[in-house]
Amino acid sequence: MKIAVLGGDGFVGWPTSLHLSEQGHDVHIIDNLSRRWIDTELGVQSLTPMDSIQERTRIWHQETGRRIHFHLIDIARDYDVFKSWLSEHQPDAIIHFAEQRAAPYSMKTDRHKNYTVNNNVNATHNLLNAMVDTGVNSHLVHLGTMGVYGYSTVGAAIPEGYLPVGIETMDGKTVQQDILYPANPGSIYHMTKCLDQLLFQFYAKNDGVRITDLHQGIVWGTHTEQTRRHDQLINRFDYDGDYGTVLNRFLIQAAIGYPLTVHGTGGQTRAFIHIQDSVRCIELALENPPAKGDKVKIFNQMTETHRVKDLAELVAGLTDGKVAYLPNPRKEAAENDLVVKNDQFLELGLEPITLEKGLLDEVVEVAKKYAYRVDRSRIPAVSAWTRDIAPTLNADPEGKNLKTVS
Ligand code: NAD
Ligand code: USQ
Repeated sequence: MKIAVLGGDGFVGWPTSLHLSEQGHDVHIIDNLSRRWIDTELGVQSLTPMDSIQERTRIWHQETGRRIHFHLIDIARDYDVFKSWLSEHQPDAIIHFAEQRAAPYSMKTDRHKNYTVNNNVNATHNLLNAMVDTGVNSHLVHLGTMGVYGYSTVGAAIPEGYLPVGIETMDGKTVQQDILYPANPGSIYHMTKCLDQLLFQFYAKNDGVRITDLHQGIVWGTHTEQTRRHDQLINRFDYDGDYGTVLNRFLIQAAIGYPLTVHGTGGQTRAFIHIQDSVRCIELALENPPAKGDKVKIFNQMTETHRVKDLAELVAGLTDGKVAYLPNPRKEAAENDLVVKNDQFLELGLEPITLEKGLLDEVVEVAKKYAYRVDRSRIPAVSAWTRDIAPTLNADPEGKNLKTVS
């Protein structure tokens, strides 16, 4: 297949591009490199030294003989350029990773809120609009988030996208309907993914666009089979307070002897998936497209759930680390349960990689190798969800006086 990977320079997009290229697909990365620019804005860098995208693809060619093409396009802003590209290349599938994906970044200031909404909603709408206008019949696979559901349970498992409901009619009968599970976003970023869902629903219904939406949990790990092949194929690894996600942050904190930064009581339960499984799920989704006219196909792309506090204790136990309980920068439930259905990927043959010591150790080893690149002052999460929360974070913005428990 000819596959366009929008956002293919990112943490999930890069290993996905390598994996699909290895399988013989003709992979075209489209990226505006905004994520690299945001690193500069924030004064941080990936823990791992990432080469330029051109250099990465050159090494891939040197190692495998396969070519991955790169096109510098901003899909949120360069509509005409992107439309011409689509019309010329007519990909069989498009994987859409190209959004601003950090909840804390999206909540930093009014400017960051505007940027996230403008970038993400325009990117998705431009893509759908261009697909319809050019008449390409690509299968669109989008990376959504578990966060569209809002995590909480009412004593029932979260279904894969749709909730069957009975609606009482005026003559007292009950009709059955599948509706999108009620959206309950916890950040501006997560809200943009809820808006994406509506755009998909409309374009699938109105224009018969074939769409798969993958509601993914928190991705952890760094290496995949292909990124291990050569030092210069290494994946991005975010550890800072905005882009670092919880388990990867705990692993790098443990590696450098920094207290593990649990927000609040650590009672938040979240869904997780290893990067290797994330890549595999995308492959499975590509192999099983919906038919023209079908409703949007929604998968829950996660393999296990964990409570933040339990993860901190697990990592501290493995590494002799210390845990610090900090004021929570976010407005989120202090405690929640989370049970999630993921039957569709299991039925398609996914064999989940779950949290195990070997893989946790591998991340700690990577973190130790590149520990000299860590700026400890960038570890604290300082993006406050509300004006009321902000003063509680200002007391120790560089995390120099963290109180720890063993
Ligand atoms: P990332 O920030 O590492 O990568 C996103 C890429 O998209 C970057 O290379 C960026 O430059 C590019 N991009 C952003 N806006 C663009 C635009 N307008 N035009 C062209 N390129 C643009 O993020 P990631 O961690 O790889 O996540 C990829 C997708 O998966 C995101 O949509 C995210 O919401 C979703 N997701 C990620 C996780 C996770 O834990 N990382 C979990 C669930 C879902
Ligand atoms: N947390 C800590 N300590 C930290 C960092 C985070 O306790 O140092 C807590 C947060 O308060 C939150 C939980 O851990 O309760 C998860 O935070 P996160 O930053 O790991 O994940 P989140 O903000 O939800 O975002 C990440 C990705 C996003 C993706 C989402 C999937 O950045 O792109 O959509 O995970 S999900 O969480 O399932 O919605």
